Amino acid sequence: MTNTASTSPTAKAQIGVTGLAVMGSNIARNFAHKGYTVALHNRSIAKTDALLAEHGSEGSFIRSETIAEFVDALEKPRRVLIMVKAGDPTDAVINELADAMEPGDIIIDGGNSLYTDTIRREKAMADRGLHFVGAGISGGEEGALNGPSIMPGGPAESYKSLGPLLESISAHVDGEPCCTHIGPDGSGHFVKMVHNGIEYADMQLIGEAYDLMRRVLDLPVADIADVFAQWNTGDLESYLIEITAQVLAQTDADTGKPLVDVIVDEAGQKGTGRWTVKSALDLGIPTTGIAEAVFARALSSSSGQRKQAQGLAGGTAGTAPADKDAFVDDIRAALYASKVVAYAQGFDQISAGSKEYDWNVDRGSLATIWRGGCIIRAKFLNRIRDAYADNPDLPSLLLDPYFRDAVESGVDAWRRVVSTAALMGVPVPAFASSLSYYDGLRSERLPAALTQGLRDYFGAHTYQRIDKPGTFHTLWGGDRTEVEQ
Ligand code: NBP
Repeated sequence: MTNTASTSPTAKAQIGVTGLAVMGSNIARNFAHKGYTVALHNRSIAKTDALLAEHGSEGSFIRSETIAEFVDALEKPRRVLIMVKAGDPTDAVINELADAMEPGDIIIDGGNSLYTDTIRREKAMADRGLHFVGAGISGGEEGALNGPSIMPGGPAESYKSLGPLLESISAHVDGEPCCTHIGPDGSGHFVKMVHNGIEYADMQLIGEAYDLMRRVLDLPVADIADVFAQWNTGDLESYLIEITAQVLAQTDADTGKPLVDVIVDEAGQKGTGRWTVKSALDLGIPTTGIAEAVFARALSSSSGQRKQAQGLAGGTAGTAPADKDAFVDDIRAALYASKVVAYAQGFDQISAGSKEYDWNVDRGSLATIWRGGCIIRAKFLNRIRDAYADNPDLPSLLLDPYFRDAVESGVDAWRRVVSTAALMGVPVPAFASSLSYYDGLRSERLPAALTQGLRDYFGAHTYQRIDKPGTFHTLWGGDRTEVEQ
C-alpha cells in the first residue's frame, strides 16, 4: 500500500471510494478537499494511479490494489462508496465487498441504480449484518467535485455515521446542505430516478420553447440565446435555462454556424427517464410531461422513419403571430406553467412511490436538497419547498396558492402557444400534454364516464352511479335494464 500526502502509514481512512472513473474520482477528491482521508480502489489499478499522479497532492489518500487492502485501510465501522456502472458491475462489487466487510459496516451505492435493485440489495446486505445505502447523486462530474445533490436512502441508523460526511461534500444553499436522509431501502434511488425524469421533461420543454422561437417566429439563434439569458433573470432562473443560453450562443469553429445547427438532432438516453415512466405506469400516476419527453427523444432517434416522412403535408392553417415580442412572452408563460405541471406530476409520483413502499419521503426536504448541486437546480424549488412547508399534505403542487396564481395568470398565453404551434405544424408534445393534463385535472366531469359505459357494454366491467352507492351493470345484450351487482 502506498500512502500520499500527509497520511501516516498506520492512519486509517474515514471513507473509501471504489470505482474511480469520472464520478468516483471527483467524489474522492471532494472528500479529500473536505479534510477526510480517502481510501482509493478501482478494478484496474491504472485509474487509481492516474488519480494519485494528477491529484494526490490535493489531500490525504490511501492507495489500494485489492479489495482486501482497500477494506483494511478503513476505520471501523467502514464506509465504502461504490461508483461503478449500474447493473451487474455494481452487484459484482457489492458481493466482493460484503465478503471482506464486517457486520455494522456501511456500503453505499452512489451509482444510478434501479431502485428495485436497491431494495433487493439492501435486504441481502441486511441479512449479512451490513448496512446498505442506495444514494442518488446528481450534478454530473462538476457537481461530484464541487458539491452534488445527494439523496441517500437505507437504514436511518447508518445516516448517523454517514450523514456528516455526505453533507460536507454536498452543495450548500443558504447554508443548508443539499443532502438529507430520504427514507428506507430504495427511496434514495427512486427519488433520483424521478429527479432525472423531471430533468427530461425540463429539457424537452426548453427544446420546445426554442423550436417555437425558431420555427414560428423565425428568430436568429443568437437572439434566442439572449431570450434564455433574459429568462434566467426571472422566475425561470435555473441551471438548465442558464446553460441553454450558453449552448445557443456557441458558434461552431469549423463552419461559423451556431453549434446547435451542426449537432445531429437525435437525442440519446441512458434509461432513467424510461424507468421513471415505467414506474409511473405501475403506480398509476400520469406523469405525462416526463413520458412525452422520453417519447420525443425516441421519435428524434427514429431517423430512418423521419427521413421518409419529411414530405408529409403540414397544411396551411396557421400564420405566424405579428407581435413577436408578445409571443416570446407567451412562450415564457407556457414554459413556466408546463414546468409547474412536470414538477407537480413528479412529486405526485414520489408521493405514490413513498406510499407504495412505506418510505415516508418528505417532499419539502426533497425540494430543499434539489435547490443546489443537481441538474434541475432552480430558484423555483424554493417555491416548492415553501408550498410543502405551508401544507405538508398538499394534494398537488398546482393547488398551492403561489403556483395556482402563476399558472392561472399564464393560462391564456399557454393556450395561444399550444394552438399556434398546432396551426403552424410545430410539435410541442410536452407543452400540449401539460395543458391537457391541467384541463383534465380541473374538469368537473371527464369522459371517463363514457369509458366506463363502454367497458360495461363489451365486458360487463360494471360502473358506479353519481346518485347512489353500489356497483351496477346494464343488461346491454338483453332488455337494457340496470341491475345492481
Ligand atoms: P461508469 O459508469 O463509466 O463506470 C466505470 C467504472 O465502473 C470504472 O471504475 C470501471 O472499472 C467500473 N467497473 C465496470 Br464498467 N465493471 C466493473 C466490474 N465488473 N467490477 C468492478 N468495477 C467495474 O463511470 P461514471 O460515469 O464515473 O459513473 C459511475 C456511476 O455514477 C454510474 O452508476 C453512473 O450511472 C453514476 N452517475 C454518473 C453521472 C455522470 O454524470 N457520469 C452522474 C450521476 C451518477 P475499470 O476502470 O476497471 O473499467
